[in-house]
Amino acid sequence: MSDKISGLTRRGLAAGAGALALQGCVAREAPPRPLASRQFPPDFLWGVATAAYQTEGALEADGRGASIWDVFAANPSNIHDRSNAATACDSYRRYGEDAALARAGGLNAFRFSIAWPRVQPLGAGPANVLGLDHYARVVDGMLEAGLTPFATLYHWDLPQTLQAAGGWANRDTAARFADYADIVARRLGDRLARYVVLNEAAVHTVLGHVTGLHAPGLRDGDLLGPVTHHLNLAQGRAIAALRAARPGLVVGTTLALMPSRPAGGALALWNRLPAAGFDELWNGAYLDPLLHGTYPEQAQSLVAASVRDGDMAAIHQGVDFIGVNYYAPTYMRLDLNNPSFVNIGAPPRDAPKDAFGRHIDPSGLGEMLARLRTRYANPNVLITENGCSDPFSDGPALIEDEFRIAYVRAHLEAVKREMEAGARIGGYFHWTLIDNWEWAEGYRSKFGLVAMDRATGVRTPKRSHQWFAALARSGLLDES
Ligand code: IFM
Repeated sequence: MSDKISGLTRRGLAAGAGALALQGCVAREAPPRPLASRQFPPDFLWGVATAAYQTEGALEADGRGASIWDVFAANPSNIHDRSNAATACDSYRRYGEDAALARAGGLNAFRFSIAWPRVQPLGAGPANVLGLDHYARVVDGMLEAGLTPFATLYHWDLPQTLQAAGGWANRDTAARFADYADIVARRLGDRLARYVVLNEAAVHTVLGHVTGLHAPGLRDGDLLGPVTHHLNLAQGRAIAALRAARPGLVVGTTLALMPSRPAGGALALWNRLPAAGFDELWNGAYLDPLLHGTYPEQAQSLVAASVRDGDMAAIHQGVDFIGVNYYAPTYMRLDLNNPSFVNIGAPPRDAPKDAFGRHIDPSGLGEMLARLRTRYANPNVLITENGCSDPFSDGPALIEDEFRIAYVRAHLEAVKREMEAGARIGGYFHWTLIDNWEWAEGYRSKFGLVAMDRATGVRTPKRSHQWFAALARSGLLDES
């Protein structure tokens, strides 16, 4: 995330005063409770999560249409190492190898994403049979390998033709998305029963439309409200379309849940309002409409012009699970020089960071899981992403990645602690299987359990792959 949330509006911050009243002070960390047991239940899902654009390559294959990421990455200055995803992990061709690696890693589940531009190259109209057949083979390969497939319908790769018509700022895109969901369910629903509708709508909204760090590369704070609402609406309509096409599907969505804390600690009173306001926009603006049928106060003025009669009912869908993607808390501060008066602040001085610069803090995962349990009626939850980056480098990955093992262990302790408090958490998907194309970071950021030689595509399991396999097979979390 950029240093500046320059697109948040004054309106938004003003509304944040109400959010502060609602939220009160940010919870202070208590020392973690000791675990009663380190044993996870036998039916717990152990998986990896991947995304089409980050892994598939083969951008021209089988009639695929262009996506917003093709256009964004075509400008090398948008990507840190000036790379693109033309090859990525070559998983469009090597998907069988990927499933075998997951299976060898002891896993029983695999979250991948379907590329909308492969299914509807122009984002509307008839389905591309070749694209759908490809995903039928991918799913069959997973099933044969003993992996339960979870398909994300939208992991940020909007067909470029829809972007040309306004993208997520255009309400019509929500209707197009529901059509696409219907096509997928009808063709694949006989073998693919589990769906994640959207990936991290908050990240896509803010980084894609406000800070411009991701595709479509827009920098317009006025898009915050419409894009948020249209993504929520698209999600609601797609959930309904999936269920109408095939009753009995298991349907959820993922959110990038991230506690927003005041920079400078409890004594920096002036940072509490920005932190609480940002929390409402980042977490509440997606959780509340889905699970409560309303926008939080902070978001209401932003979305008001986009909301039409019936929308909130369409968005307020019962989901079979909430997917939690968790990496780090954020620390917010007052910034009178920024149009929104809000900016990203520094984490506590002694906070450890991963190579991505993300603050390593499993307590943030516990905090968000506890929030789901207590404020949102304890839904079924899957941890649909969690992981950390190797130190940035264009060189080979670190095969002896003890830091990753320690990271995952600590986050799983937070998960287990919440399960012992009553949270209904059914699985953990590690981000990710193979080092891949990390969006604007290109290839220098490596999140995989498996390294990949970019010249040959050869995959080499890291030490964490072996560790995760032992954990997935036994369900027993070791101690450091
Ligand atoms: O690579 C991304 C993924 O696409 C979405 N969640 C965070 C991951 C790591 O940054």
